Amino acid sequence: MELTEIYENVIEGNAPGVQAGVKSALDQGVAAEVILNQALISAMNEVGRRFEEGEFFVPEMLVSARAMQAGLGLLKPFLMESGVKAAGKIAIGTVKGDLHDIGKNLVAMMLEGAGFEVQDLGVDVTPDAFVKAAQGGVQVIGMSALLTTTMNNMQSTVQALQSAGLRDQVKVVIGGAPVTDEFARKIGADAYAPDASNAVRTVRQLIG
Ligand code: B1M
Repeated sequence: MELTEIYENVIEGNAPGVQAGVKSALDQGVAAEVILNQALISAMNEVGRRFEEGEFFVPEMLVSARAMQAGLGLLKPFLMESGVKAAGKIAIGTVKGDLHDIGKNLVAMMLEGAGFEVQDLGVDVTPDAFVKAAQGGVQVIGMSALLTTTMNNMQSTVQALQSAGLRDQVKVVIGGAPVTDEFARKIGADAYAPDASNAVRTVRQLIG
């Protein structure tokens, strides 16, 4: 069964194996969302678990991440929603000190698919860089953080937007594994989205 093979290949960091499995699953009519959630994302969760248990180290996490990205590339055209084009510009980035970009890329990809113009600021994005993007005229600032140590940089960014007098001009949406709705409210963000499809819905609501 392809899904199990894809799952195993992500854990082993076998990118060509992941790509072959994804192609074959798509050919057999397996939905892209099923491949994403049941094979790719669940494998990354298992990688995280093994890292926590001390069975995996950073190099193993890294090759698994590369294998996942290889599979994600093939899913991209299928994950991008078609239909009514939304009008709106969003700048998205992973906050300062944080290099995790798979979730952020997924959110950017789905937003693009939904018709938004997405400015991807990359990883390790400083509050100043978010402020510059806001000055450039985007309606939404999207921030991702995967570390409990870096999620506080979301607050620094909200404060930097405030100090620059831009807070009323942009909506701020945040997400990432350690982030919660409560945290979003605490730091003065406009919204929290738990996953990429929710992020699209949330951005639509915020600027709709
Ligand atoms: Co890192 N890492 N990592 N890592 N890593 C985690 C996050 C960790 C939970 C693993 C663990 O211990 N179980 C742990 C954090 C612990 C904590 O803070 N509580 C951890 C650690 C400790 C570290 C290092 C510190 C390890 C070290 O060096 N000792 C280090 C930090 C480096 C740094 O950033 N400065 C590090 C490094 C790395 C790699 C570079 C090796 C690699 C990242 C490669 C890359 O991204 N290009 C990596 C990986 C792969 C992981 C895990 C295994 C997988 C993350 C992932 O891609 N998930 C992760 C464990 C885990 O999450 N289970 C782990 C799949 C992705 C689709 O999910 O990003 O959550 P996610 O995105 C989701 C949602 O969160 C949401 O949508 C997506 C789903 O649809 N979402 C948003 C995300 N952003 C959003 C923004 C939004 C809305 C929704 O609006 C704007």
